[in-house]
Amino acid sequence: MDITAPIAAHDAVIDTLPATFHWGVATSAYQIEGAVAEDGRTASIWDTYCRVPGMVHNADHGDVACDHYHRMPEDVALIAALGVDTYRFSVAWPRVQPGGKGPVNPAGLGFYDRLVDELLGRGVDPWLTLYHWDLPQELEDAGGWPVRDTAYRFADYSMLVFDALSDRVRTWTTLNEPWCSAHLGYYEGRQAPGRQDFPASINAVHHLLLGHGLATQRMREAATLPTEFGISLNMGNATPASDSLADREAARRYDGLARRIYLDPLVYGRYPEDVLSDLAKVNIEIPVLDGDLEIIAQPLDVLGVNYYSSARYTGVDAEGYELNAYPDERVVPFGRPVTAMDWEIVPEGFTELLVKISREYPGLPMVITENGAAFDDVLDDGVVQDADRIAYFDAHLAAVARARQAGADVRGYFAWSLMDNFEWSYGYAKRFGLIHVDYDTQERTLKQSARWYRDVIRHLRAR
Ligand code: IFM
Repeated sequence: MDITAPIAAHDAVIDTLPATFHWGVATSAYQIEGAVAEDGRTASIWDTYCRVPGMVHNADHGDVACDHYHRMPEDVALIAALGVDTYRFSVAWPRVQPGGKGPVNPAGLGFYDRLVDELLGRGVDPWLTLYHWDLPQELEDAGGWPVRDTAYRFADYSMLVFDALSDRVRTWTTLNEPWCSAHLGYYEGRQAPGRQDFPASINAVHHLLLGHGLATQRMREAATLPTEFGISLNMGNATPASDSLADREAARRYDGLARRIYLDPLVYGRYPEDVLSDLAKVNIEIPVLDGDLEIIAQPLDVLGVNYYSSARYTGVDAEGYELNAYPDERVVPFGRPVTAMDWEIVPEGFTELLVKISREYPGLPMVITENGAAFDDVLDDGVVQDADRIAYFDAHLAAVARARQAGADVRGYFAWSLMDNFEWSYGYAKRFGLIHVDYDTQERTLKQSARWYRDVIRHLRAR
């Protein structure tokens, strides 16, 4: 087949994105690296969680994943071939600081040192995330994120990485999706460490944010070169399913616990009043000590926005009874097409979310640090015809362009993900990649969406 032919047209509004717009692809350590016991790496909560029967689809785990640890130069060549200017990756804490305490592990750190050099050598800027869910198991054994000490451990670890790589890495984000760590990890138990304790999850929220603040403060003080600091939050546009008070309250509660409980302290140094009052009603107090909120509200050079879907919420159950066990609420589907994750495809929710953030938190530069979709791809004769993923990217890039037109300061976009990888509790069953991975042979194959993305970037650069 002719791999140079254009794949599919793109929405004309995408052409309004400026020449300065950043284009990238993203991954995370545990999802791609493998090599979990090499060069001194110790276990993370995900290594443990994957071994708990029934927690991960097919009992999959990240022991080998995409074998990126051994194939890194080849993967960086693929990144460069896509024409992106930036690559977002995360550092595995238990690789760099085994056990989560003590000195740096030079062998583990060496991997990221080589990765950064390889990227720069190919003209791709590294964008580093310090924490994408792989807490060292020893720190979970000591209480995990619900415990205050973990925030200080995170800041110490961050400095080990910063000292080694800040001469070459210009953008540092602390946490990826703290809602997943706190809510899915400690309340719903659908992610590592798999606890189901709502008060503990609220403690985790605060200590994740405190860790962000402590680390950002120390890194910024230590920086000798122009460096940007930020955090990535996953958010959707939560709306009420109807105009009833119960539904409006359900949407408010969801938005409070999933979005504003992070953004308000980060930007304004305070937790939202309505969230505090919801929590007080169930006798939960956020464990704030004097000075914490000032530490959390470090200036943000960039807010990373991870967007996949939006939902509308109702405050009544299927029988019509009010849901009053906080924080319960129920999603009412829009009836839209869904991805392989069963997530509804709602690109206009993306525009609305970005515009809403820009109004509620003015002056906050945003970069889309994740957006993408899993579909049931078929590799046929060396080709993955993923028209559904192309349509998803097209609609969501157009949504970003529309948000910019409406005043949202969005400066870049990372497609999730560079390649198929370990999709957490879904194991390897869900494929988000621009690049197909054959997990038996580790062969990489560019999907049609990768070519489409490359062509869009090329087209916009050529203007
Ligand atoms: O794969 C994940 C990623 O690790 C965090 N954000 C959402 C993605 C898709 O579920």
